Amino acid sequence: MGVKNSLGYLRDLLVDVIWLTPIFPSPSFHGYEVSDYYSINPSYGDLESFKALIDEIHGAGMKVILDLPLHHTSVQHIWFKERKNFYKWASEGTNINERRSWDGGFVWHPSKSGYYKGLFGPCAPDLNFEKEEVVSEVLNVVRFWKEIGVDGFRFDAAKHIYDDHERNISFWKKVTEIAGNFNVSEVWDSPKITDLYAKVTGYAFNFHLFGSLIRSIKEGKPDHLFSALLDLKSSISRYFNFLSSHDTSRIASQIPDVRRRLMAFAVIMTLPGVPVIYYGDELSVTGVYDPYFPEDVMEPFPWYESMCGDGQTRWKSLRYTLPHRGMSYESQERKDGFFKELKKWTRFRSENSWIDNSEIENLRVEGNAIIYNLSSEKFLTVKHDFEKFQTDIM
Ligand code: ACG
Repeated sequence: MGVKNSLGYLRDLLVDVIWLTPIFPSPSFHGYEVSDYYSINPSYGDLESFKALIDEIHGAGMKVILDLPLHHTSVQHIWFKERKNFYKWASEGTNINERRSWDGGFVWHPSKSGYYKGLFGPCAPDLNFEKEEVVSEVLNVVRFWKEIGVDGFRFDAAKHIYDDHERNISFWKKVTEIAGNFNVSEVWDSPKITDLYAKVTGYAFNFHLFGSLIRSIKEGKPDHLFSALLDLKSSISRYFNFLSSHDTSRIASQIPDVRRRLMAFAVIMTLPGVPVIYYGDELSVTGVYDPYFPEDVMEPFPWYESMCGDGQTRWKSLRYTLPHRGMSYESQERKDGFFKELKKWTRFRSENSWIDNSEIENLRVEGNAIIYNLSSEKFLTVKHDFEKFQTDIM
């Protein structure tokens, strides 16, 4: 079912911002290699239908964030075919055996014209931001979508534009002069680094909280979450707090126990910043991240038990979202359980939207529980108990 037909469902869940993963034409199923920044992947619609969708989203009181992978393009982008100098080419002295720091993947790739750099693989050549022309082209892209009416952007691979953070920050400053301040940067790094980007782009994804919270819940000990909250205390209102994404295992696979998982959601619903639900996590959809099969964590949203019917996306054999396993919307809307309990938390957050910009005060551990106050125009005390796996609001 397209986004348009899902708006009622999203409203009912009290979602107020929609993050669309890349919607541009792309040869890859996930869309992170863009072949044209100025149009819409024809399987989703066209520019006219997108403009109409934005109006509808705004009319329903929601905002839309567009995922924008600017660091690289697809090899099928016309720039890679016709403007070779927009990319990074090996010269004498380049170490073409250079490896990616986090998983050892090759970074330089051979072609008829020589070796080119592609941090995310041979299908995704890196743009060369040393060229002023490249910078001005990507600024045009940002301007174009802002004028179309999107509220903000997710800046993919934000720390990789240049090789140093300082230059990246200056670049994102230029971008946000056009994009405004409701953007989220994707910087998978320590909080010290992530925070630099959050200050400029508006928000950043909270990788530090994500890792620490899951560890604490799995181990049944508050320590990791407590120390992450201490690290983040002064800046946490600038974060998108999430529990899974298209780059990680789904939270229902990481934390199968319903009580524990509900508390993980209760934590992000009771922290300043923006709580994020990765589509399908509200229905307990499972999926284990495998870099060679990332589709496993991006399976179609299960509207129906049969996984077929009006509006149901069908795309390949499914590994996780199997028919008749009780994880579809059709089945979950009818019964008590995780989905209904999670909706109580989205209602709580929606009725207390002041928490977005609140301060964490008096953060402490008592026994096996984390306790803190949230304060801004209102005040409340939150207790997360890591023995009973229960969150209380006082
Ligand atoms: C984004 C998207 C992702 C997309 C691309 C490329 C980028 O979300 O879906 O790939 O468009 C790195 C990059 C991120 C990138 C991920 C996948 N994500 O920085 O921008 O890879 C370490 C590194 C990180 C690294 C991470 C990956 O530092 O840079 O992310 O590992 O696991 C602590 C440390 C922290 C460390 C973590 C994890 O937190 O502080 O430094 O992070 O532990 O160890 C898509 C597809 C790809 C395709 C590409 C073209 O998914 O398959 O190739 O597009």
